[in-house]
Amino acid sequence: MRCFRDARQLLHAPAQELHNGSFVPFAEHPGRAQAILSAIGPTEPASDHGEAALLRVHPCDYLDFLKSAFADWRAAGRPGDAAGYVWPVVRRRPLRLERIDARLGRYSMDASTPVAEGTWEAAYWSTQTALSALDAVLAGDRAAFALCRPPGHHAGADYMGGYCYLNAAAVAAQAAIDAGRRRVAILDIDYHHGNGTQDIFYGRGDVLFVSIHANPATDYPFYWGHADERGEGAGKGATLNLPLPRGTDMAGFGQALDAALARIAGFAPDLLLCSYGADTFAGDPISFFRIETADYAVIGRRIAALGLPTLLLMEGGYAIDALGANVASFLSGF
Ligand code: SP5
Ligand code: ZN
Repeated sequence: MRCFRDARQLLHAPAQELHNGSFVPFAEHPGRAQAILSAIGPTEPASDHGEAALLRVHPCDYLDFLKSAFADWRAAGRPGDAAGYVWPVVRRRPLRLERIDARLGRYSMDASTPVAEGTWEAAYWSTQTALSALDAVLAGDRAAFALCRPPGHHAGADYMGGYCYLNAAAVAAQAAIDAGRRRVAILDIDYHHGNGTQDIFYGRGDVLFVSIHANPATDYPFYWGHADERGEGAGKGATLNLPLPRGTDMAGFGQALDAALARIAGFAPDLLLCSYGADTFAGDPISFFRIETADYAVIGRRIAALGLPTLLLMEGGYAIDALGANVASFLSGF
């Protein structure tokens, strides 16, 4: 299987994040990509597809915000990384927002997704990595892996959050549709619900979104991922959420996976995208499932058994010592 990555994804390195009221070291650090790289063997660099594919998902004003947020923050005389402190949950009017603080709140969903000096460049190349792997699959490869970093599935069309800035899975799904694929399924198996991906395609019937994740009653992102969210309008029925309790092991996860795969098979997509997170691992420092390294091979094998052209994309996973082995297990099983 061809594997893609880009060295510029390492340029994103915020120092800290807000966690339980204190600042702690940033969990989604460049060492994650290094750990995966050293475990999966040869990789290819991404090729540049430009901004057009990003603009099919993200509005221009959001990209402009992301490009300039760090410089705007510095221009306002601020040290450290840019992060918001006020959110327009009450009124989201199309105001002309002058202060960087106002713009950070307008374009984010949480306070643990700082914008650092290399954030735009890394997020840009993370989506280009996904598009490069997509090219391989569109050209006829059975599957390809995109080592995306920063991750993307919490980022909506016009907001960042959950360590995500641009939604690589959504950009790749839209690019596949634009390349003539009629139906695309996205299977999200990160520990956290992929709220951004769900939001982007919630009203669409041509992109099926299926997610297995921790119950949002107990876990981030709280406001999305409940079982009764099933899509709207033309997208009614094209969203399937399978929340699971903390403590879920491979037995429980496997049952949900069977339900997810049955739904995907019924949708009969031309292409499958898998948003893969290794934060379902038993030893993950911020998550609470009990999947073991060897289980990821079983999960990969079952997804492969659908027999669909498949783009595998990296999302979360924070147990740095096991991360490479977990990703390698998943890829070898597939
Ligand atoms: C892509 C992804 O897995 N995003 C996860 C975002 C979860 N954010 C909420 C949890 C914050 C926990 N912060 C722990 C920091 C430890 N250094
Ligand atoms: Zn996650």
